Amino acid sequence: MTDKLTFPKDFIFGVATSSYQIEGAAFEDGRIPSHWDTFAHTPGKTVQGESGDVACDHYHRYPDDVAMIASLGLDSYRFSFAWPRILTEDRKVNDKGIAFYHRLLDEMEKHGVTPAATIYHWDLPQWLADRGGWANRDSVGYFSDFAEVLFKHFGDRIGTWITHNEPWCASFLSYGMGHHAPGHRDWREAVLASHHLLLSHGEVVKGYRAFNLKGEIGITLNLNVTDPKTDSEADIKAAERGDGFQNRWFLDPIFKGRYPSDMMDVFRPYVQDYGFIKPGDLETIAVPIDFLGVNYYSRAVVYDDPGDSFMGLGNVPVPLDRMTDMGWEVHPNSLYRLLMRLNREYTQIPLFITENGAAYPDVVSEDGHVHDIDRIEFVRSHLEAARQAIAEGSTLKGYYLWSLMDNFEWAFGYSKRFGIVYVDYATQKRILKDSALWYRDFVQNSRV
Ligand code: PNW
Repeated sequence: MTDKLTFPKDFIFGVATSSYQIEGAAFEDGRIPSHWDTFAHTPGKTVQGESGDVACDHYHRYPDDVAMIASLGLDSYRFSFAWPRILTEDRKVNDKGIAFYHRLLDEMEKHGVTPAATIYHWDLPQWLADRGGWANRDSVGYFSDFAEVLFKHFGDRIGTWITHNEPWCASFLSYGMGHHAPGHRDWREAVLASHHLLLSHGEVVKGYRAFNLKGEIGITLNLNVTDPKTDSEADIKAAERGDGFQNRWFLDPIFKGRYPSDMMDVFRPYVQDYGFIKPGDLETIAVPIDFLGVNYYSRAVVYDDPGDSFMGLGNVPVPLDRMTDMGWEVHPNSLYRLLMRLNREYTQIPLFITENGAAYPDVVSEDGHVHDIDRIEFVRSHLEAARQAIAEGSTLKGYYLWSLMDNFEWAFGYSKRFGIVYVDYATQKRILKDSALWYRDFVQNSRV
């Protein structure tokens, strides 16, 4: 059962979640609405109209959930702070929200689980969404204020800070494609949002430095590898556009202090002009960070499609035998390629895989267990790819599996299960899937 795969002694193994996806208690202890509450409660936006109102009830069950992480022998837990619990609508600190995260951190401390905190994992306060959300430059200042409150209250308890989770999703998927809150389809808004997310990241990194704390701060991007369908020049160009859209639009400003000019051309018809990029913005975005978080799920294979009016891209269908329940291709070698590319083209700072995992249609079998062999193979093969990258000099320092437990999978509601722990939503009972036991054994035996 246990693999011979080895990792460095100080390599960090963990699991990840996010506030809106697991906490529930959406109306408790002074939590104000977020744009995800609004979106999920708008008919037609999520599968079966499901929302995070209750989710995994983690807000009440956190002691058991943290104990579960500890029982798996994991080093670290990546969670996120719910902005709508921390600050009231008139920007006062909500003591009950602060107290909840102190209790959560107490449990981690008790069990020796090291926290890694995401400041923003998409639950934007609704009052701010009403003012244009991330498309409004004022969001930058509001986000900095929120982060400062966190640094003040939790700065001495948390050594790893992630400013944003996946600005690609928080901007393009949310304001351009409309699949996530606020569900807009406006590419001008989407590009503005991406810039303000990046700018707010830089401001918060600067803010963190001013606190003189001992921890580290970085950002998490969802990155992929985009391959051309053929080696025709048209397809290769198409793959470059796909790469620009998914990866370079975010990596280049952070590590090179400029937006990629080919992508600026692609977006120009939508944004009209780039006057919203003010002098000094790119310097702020490119402020040095301590690590880069990488969320890797899949690769894309694209071809040139002049019929696609947005970016002239067509997607090659994923082979069924390599498809997860999300329709994403299982392609571990692309994780290896991505990690190597990041070090080669962008940075030598430490990398963390802050999310990697897969949805499969799990069922509880008659013996009461969940035999999720596909997920075990997914995780095993991606860890193998990560190990190979390390053997070839990658600065990868840790791996967080998405996710600790099944949870609210955004527009897909509870229909997609990413957990290594099964959640029976009717009873909130947790069942360790076979993958959880496999991960436990793997982590125990894999470090030299
Ligand atoms: C990430 N896409 O989301 C998030 O960080 C998690 O909250 C989420 O549960 C996980 O991946 C699994 O989906 C994504 O459409 C959502 O390309 C959608 C996309 C990518 C990432």
